[in-house]
Amino acid sequence: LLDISWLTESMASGNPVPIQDRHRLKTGPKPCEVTPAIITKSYACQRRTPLKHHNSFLTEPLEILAENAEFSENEGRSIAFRRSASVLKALPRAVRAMDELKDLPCLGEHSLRVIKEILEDGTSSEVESTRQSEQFQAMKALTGVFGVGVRTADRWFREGLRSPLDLVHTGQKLSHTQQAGVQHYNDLNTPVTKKEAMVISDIVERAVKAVLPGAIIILTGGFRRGKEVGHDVDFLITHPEEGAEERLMPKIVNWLEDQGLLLYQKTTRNSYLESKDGPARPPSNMDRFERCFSIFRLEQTKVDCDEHVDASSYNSGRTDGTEERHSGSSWRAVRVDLVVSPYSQFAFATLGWTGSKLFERELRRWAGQEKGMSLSSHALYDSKQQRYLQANSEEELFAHLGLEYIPPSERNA
Ligand code: DCT
Ligand code: MG
Repeated sequence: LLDISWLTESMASGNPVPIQDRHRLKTGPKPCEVTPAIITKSYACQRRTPLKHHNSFLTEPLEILAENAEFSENEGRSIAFRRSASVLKALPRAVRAMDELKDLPCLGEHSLRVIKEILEDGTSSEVESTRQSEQFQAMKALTGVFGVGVRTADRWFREGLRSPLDLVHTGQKLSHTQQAGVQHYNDLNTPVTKKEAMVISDIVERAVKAVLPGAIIILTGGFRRGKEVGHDVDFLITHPEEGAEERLMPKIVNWLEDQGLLLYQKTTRNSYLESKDGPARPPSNMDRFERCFSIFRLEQTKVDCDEHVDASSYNSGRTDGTEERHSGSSWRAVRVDLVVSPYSQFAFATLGWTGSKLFERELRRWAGQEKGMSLSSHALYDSKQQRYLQANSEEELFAHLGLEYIPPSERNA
């Protein structure tokens, strides 16, 4: 019998349930207690969170603290700040006084202190000192290298390294991915515009249709949620005939390579049938779809020049010495993620890959804590009924979860 226990591991889209949340799955108490007078629901997946909101003056500082907590691998703290920020994003107007917050969920003591300071003084001293700290800036610069995670960046920081240029100068041993990350550092830290994403969509569409006619390709991630810019372009690919999608990625990659469109690619095979021949592989933080992490070479002539975004305010870690792309360059590097899903899992994969990251996390938390279900980018398991629930659309999935349908443009939690 096929062991599909991994389907219930709650690991949609590379973000497993953290240990402390797993504990809560068993013990039950809700981290965000709700008063009856609540005007905002406790879980982000119960709320409509538009892209443009009224409280960036509060959410950006809170997200600096969240990011800083991630740099010190303090996940609980990071999530607490992200949940606070997310509640404020859903409010219909700008917060002006502390008493407007009294019935809102998820606002912990620390977040409230920061908000109070900003409302009173215009800035938070903790946020400003974090922003200016050498450690924060170095961690941002080093984790800004494609292929570098928090652990590696932290080790390098403790060894005295501060920027991608330091990696080159000190001759650090870099993986193939990290080498590409350093080489294209400036481009990959320059936001991808919607216009650029559309040009990439056309290319991906041509590649996929050329190797598998009838395939379905959708743009996922931030661009599906209506973002104007992103750090990458995410695609999900399937075919209505189950099985036709098998081993599709190498064919797509070959087609792209033949056209000279790829600067880097790393394909991982799907592993959802792997357990047939033995124990399931150890839990990893990835979902199990066939996936390609890539860097596209995007010709500028295909994109209107006036669409370019000034990146100077976007990345703090920008450094000379990595490959410099001069304004006259005919191309730029763009990160592109391709994911292939069987048709039967397409609704789950679409929901899991649309994000935002917090929205996904909250969906899984809702499923586990409120519904006794386990959601991943592959499946939804109902523990009470002891069976997997089928779904052909995101709408059906929200219905299974007992949630009002939230369109992608309002999943910007
Ligand atoms: N995802 C997730 N958990 C993760 C990583 C990703 O749930 N740890 C899902 C949600 C979004 C989607 O995959 C694509 O991921 P990103 O490209 O990292 O996010 P994005 O929302 O597209 O943001 P950006 O605009 O910066 O690319
Ligand atoms: Mg993305």
